[in-house]
Amino acid sequence: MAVLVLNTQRFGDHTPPPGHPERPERQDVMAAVAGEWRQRGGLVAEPAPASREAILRVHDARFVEALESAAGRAVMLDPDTFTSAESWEITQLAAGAAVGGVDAVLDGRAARAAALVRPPGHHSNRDLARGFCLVNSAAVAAAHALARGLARVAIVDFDVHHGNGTQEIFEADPRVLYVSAHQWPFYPGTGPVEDVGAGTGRGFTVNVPIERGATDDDYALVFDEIVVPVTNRFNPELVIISAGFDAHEEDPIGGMRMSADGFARLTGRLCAVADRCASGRAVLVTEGGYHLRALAASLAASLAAMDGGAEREPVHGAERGAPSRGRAAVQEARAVQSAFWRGL
Ligand code: Q9C
Ligand code: ZN
Repeated sequence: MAVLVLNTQRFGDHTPPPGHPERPERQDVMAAVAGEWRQRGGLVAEPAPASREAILRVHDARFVEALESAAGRAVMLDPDTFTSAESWEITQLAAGAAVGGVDAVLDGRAARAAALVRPPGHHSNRDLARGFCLVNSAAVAAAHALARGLARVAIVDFDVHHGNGTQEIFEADPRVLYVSAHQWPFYPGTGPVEDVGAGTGRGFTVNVPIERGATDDDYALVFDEIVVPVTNRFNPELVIISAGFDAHEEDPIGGMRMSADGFARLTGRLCAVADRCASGRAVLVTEGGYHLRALAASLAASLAAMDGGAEREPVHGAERGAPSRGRAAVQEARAVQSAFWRGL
């Protein structure tokens, strides 16, 4: 069964001020990738907007009202985060694409889905827009899956930044595992290895901070030693991939050295977890990624990995050297998380 790609040209109509890295041209990249997918016989669909009910599962009513009241206007929500006239409509479509992906895989219309969206979402808290993000689409998608009766949903976030919003929204909820590998120290400053969740959600937040400069091999090691084993043990009924591509070596914001193929490897590993635990059900939702050609290549490679589900073998210790940053990150995460995940 195929991979459904969700995208709409409307994602180009959210227009932060000129010069902003989260720019409308990112949609041109997504449209090109979706177009190629269709030409190769893949499924591509237009999203419907997320319902108010779906958004209110993870955001406060006052926050939603504030976004709504910014409709038709250009507003600065935080020093990095801006609306234009159509942003409220566009962010509802972004969340709707993520929800549409969940519905497609739960209804058996597709094996997996990829919501190619902007604006991104993982920095948005229940009541706060920040870091280029408005509605937290991945969180809306996870909450939608729970509302449809799923007992366990994993969100794995490989954006170069920590997804502070997603972590906060689900930190006390043991039904949602949140796993993030991110550059450290870095914006937004959240996501230390010691954050493990709260209350009955303790143990269901897994942070793997990684020193700047990490390569494909560092990330592969982190996934092989921490992300994949924990997610397998959690045994999710759905895997949501919060897929930022700003850890790419060409990215103007991130300080990592990933390649497009490296992202495909990570995506492939997460799809293998979905194959083992969730009848293959995985939904990718885009986050950051600000170099247009790097974004195009990374997205295309990740989609191909979702289709094949082929787990690529890591090529450790090649010319880029041993994955020392990955090793250090694994050691620190293991020291904290082995209390919750036996055998880690
Ligand atoms: N004000 C995403 O990748 N940079 N957001 C702030 C200091 C904000 C990135 C710099 C970067 C946000 C989804
Ligand atoms: Zn990011």
